Amino acid sequence: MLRIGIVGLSQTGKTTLFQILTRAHGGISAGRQEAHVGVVRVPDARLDRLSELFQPQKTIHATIEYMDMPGSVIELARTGLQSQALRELDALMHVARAFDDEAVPRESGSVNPQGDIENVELELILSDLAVVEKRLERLEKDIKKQKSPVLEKEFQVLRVCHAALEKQTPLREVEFGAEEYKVIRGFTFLSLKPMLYVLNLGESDAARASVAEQFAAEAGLKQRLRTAVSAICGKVEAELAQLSDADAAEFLASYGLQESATARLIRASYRLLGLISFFTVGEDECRAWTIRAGTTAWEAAGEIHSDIQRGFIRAEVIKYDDLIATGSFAEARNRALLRLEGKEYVVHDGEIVHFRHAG
Ligand SMILES: Nc1nc2c(ncn2[C@@H]2O[C@H](COP(=O)(O)OP(=O)(O)OP(=O)(O)O)[C@@H](O)[C@H]2O)c(=O)[nH]1
Ligand SMILES: [Mg+2]
Repeated sequence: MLRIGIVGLSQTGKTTLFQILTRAHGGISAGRQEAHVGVVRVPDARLDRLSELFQPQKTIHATIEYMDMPGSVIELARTGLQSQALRELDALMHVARAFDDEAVPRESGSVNPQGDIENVELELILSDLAVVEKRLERLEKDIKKQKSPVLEKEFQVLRVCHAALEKQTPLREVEFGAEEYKVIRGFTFLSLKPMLYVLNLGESDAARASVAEQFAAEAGLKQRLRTAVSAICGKVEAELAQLSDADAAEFLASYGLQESATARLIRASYRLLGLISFFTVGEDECRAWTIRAGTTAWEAAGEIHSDIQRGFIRAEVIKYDDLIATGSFAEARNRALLRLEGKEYVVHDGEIVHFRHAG
């Protein structure tokens, strides 16, 4: 499952955002190292439509796990145990405060989301730099003792990391080859993680939440590689999460918004991480699966079960629109819209896949 950490300076609205994300879709939460963990169902109208068509016993949405990291991420990055929790995440959602409220104390002087983002970025870079320097020291000693191509490769890759970090470039902006990437993956560097910036806007800016990128540009937020920008108004959304669907729609409209933050943020996370969904359908279960764009049919089979991957024969594939238009697999087959694909086939977003497998 995809795991995203909600981080930021203190009192920026992280817990507010966590509650919005989890409560809105019936998420659960439980304490873990003082951080809250909640599982959120990924809303997907296509899956809902497929369920109407197949009337399965169960409908299973894709899920994302959100972790609300308490307090300041700057403190977290500096302390061992918590920094380990950060390192295990797939991506970070950085809540930057763009709302002004005398009643809520600020960690850093005035309201300055750009400045806060730069401060946090620097902290992640310094944390990685410490890891790299320690490892390089160790490697230097070991390489002197015995010649090892593996260690020399690691040394060379970490030198590249070191050079980037020293220039205050986060590692996510460095282009690594597949081999190099294999070397650095184990270090779980913080500045390598994809980052979704979430501006927490004041109530008067709430209507602009859906045009976050524009707002960000005006606020001087630079578009950087493997980052994305979205926005919410914590106060408005927190009220929204308490309402029934009908009341929520009216409430949103009164702020000039069309949808809740949850849907928008999840979409932004998927885009940032290059994720797509495919579906499996049947009378017992209709289910959405999350994969990286570029995943092959064989790899996708492995997401479901190692037995299905091992016994892979063919994948029967149909586009979502084609299945909805024909209404059944039988009719789709008649019209030659159902394709048989092999292991190397690259699965596309929205495709319904049935794996034929042995055993
Ligand atoms: N005016 C206003 N207040 C907000 C908004 N979002 C959150 N707050 C308030 O800001 C305070 C801090 O919010 P939290 O969500 O607890 O912030 P946090 O980042 O989790 O705080 P720590 O975990 O202590 O660092 C609370 O009193 C919230 O009600 C907003 O959009 N507008
Ligand atoms: Mg909190």
